[in-house]
Amino acid sequence: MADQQQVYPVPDEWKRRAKVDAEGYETLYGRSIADPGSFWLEQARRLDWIKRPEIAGDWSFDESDFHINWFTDGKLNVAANCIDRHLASRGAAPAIIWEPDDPNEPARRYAYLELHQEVCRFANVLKAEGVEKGDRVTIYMPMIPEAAFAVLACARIGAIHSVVFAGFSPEALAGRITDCDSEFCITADEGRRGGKRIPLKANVDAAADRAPALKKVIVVQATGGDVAMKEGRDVWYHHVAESVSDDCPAEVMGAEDPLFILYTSGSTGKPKGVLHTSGGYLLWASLTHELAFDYKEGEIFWCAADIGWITGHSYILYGPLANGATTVMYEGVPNWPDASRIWQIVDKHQVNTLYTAPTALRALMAEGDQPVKATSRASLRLLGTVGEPINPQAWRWYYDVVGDGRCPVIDTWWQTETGGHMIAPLPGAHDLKPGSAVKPMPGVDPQIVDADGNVLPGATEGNLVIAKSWPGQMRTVWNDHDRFFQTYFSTYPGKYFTSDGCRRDEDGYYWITGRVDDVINVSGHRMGTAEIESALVLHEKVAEAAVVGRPHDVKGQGIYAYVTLNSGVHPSDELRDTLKQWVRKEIGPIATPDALQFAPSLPKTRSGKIMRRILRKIAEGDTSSLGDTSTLADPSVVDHLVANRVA
Ligand code: 6R9
Repeated sequence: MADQQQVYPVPDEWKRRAKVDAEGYETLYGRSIADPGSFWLEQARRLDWIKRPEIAGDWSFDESDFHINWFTDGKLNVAANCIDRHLASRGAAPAIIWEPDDPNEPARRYAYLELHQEVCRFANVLKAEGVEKGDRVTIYMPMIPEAAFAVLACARIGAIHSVVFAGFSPEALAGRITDCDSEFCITADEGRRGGKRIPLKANVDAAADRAPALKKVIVVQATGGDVAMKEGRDVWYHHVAESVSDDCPAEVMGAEDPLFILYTSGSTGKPKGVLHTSGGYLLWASLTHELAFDYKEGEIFWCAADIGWITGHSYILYGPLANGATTVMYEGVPNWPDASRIWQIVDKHQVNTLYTAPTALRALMAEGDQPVKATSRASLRLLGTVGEPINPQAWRWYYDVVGDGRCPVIDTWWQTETGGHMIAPLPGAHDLKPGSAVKPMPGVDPQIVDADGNVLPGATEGNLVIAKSWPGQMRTVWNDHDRFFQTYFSTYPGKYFTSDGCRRDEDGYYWITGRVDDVINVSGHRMGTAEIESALVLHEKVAEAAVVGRPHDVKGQGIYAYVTLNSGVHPSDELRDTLKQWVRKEIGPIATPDALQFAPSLPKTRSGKIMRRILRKIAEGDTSSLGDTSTLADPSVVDHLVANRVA
């Protein structure tokens, strides 16, 4: 509790220079809620429209009339907003600074003019290979500039990109290609991370065997590594690029035309294809980037995420580029070649704002202060975090050690589904409390409800819902509009349910307490326990599996799997390793269980439901308070599990 009462006022000097102060926030927020129509039409002016919209939000969360549209009558092109409109005023300014994995290799810089050429050329390559408006294009790329060009090239010609994180396995990639019926895939020969190489093209080859929809693979040469090319299906990007022009007109798109699909995990079933559209999404990415990061012309902005996640979409690419910022893109990992790398990059590129995940901070914090103190970091002005709740200890380390007590730390809460920040401090407007995401962004109407949906006023705790639509909201689950409604709007009718728990304190500050569904958060990566369970039961020796999260010092949560083997199969350490590797192969390294316990049977209710509450407690080692086990079909199961718990 002491932690939660500690307030860090933003220094006066900092506030004076900020774009929005406390009064400014109140005015902005008040208008956004009282008169959303005119507020959003005015905000829409921050984009460059081919046809300016006259309608703002047109939506209903009610089942009988369910629809979500923003700026429907507007026309624009997202890539032209991120590039072309900056050419006259800042064509020579750097758009992207790329830092390679290996610090001894040169960084690359692309001015807006160069970005324009690269994206146009990429767009013409896509066209030459048959990509048309509305086609789905899977992008499975390392963190190299060509990944950014590919994404923006899709936006330029109106193709729908689906970026798949390069750490996902061929199986996971194939599932995503098939779900959205994507005929095109852009990849690279290999990726590089922390000095290691990742066989991306070989992974695509393996995925293609299970993804019959795939017709064409465009391969960017990144490392020069040896890869097999399949005649008629695979082409080298640089071969096709030789014969195309570096000018490509931007397609005229409706504001509600799809921009991208991004797969994310839910509490049940396969990952969902979250669909974002053009106008509302870009407006949201651009507005939140400017407000939360107090972005000012000429600043260097570094979001140290991967473009395979929504954070990379909104805050490496779309938000900063829409605002004409210089965005840093880093190929590697935070702690390679050593624990000082992030801070060296900050100094090297004179980064003003750094945005990263609590898990990275906890890992670096464990290396002590020296690797940080060995660098200057004088260019830093603002620090941000995203992806999971930040523990106050990590927050203070970020503030005191990394920021030398000079830079506000903003904790930003949002989701793949929300497109951009939903609850986050505006650093010039709000004093900070370590661990709190502070206040809603303009237009965001958060409510805390109890299990029955009653709205709880004042200082309280419960489930977080959002009562009004906002422009950056996802529009559907690809190919499954019913699942969209059921997942987000059926639990609390008329409201968007976030699946996060939340507390509001006496000052009206919001504190996200974590997921209330079966989604776990491992190193800031969101994962459905059901997905890991499905992967485990695919193995021929496994009869049943139940997966829960348990607290982990660095990762936030670790993965704990309970596995029941088929009869006649005997548990062994070797089989345990095999099964962990199996999950790694099925989904990817981020899904590898930290602990795997063999369980002759799982605790179930008489109606056959697995009692996850009990499994969570056992995994945590909290076995003294297992609660009421009398409803179990066979209470003795629990004793066996407790006795054989994996520490
Ligand atoms: C942007 C992103 C979304 C889930 C979300 C919540 C957790 C994200 C957070 C946070 C506490 C924060 N989350 N930011 N929890 N404080 N600042 O991470 O999207 O990958 O879809 O994850 O992450 O549980 O529901 P996504």
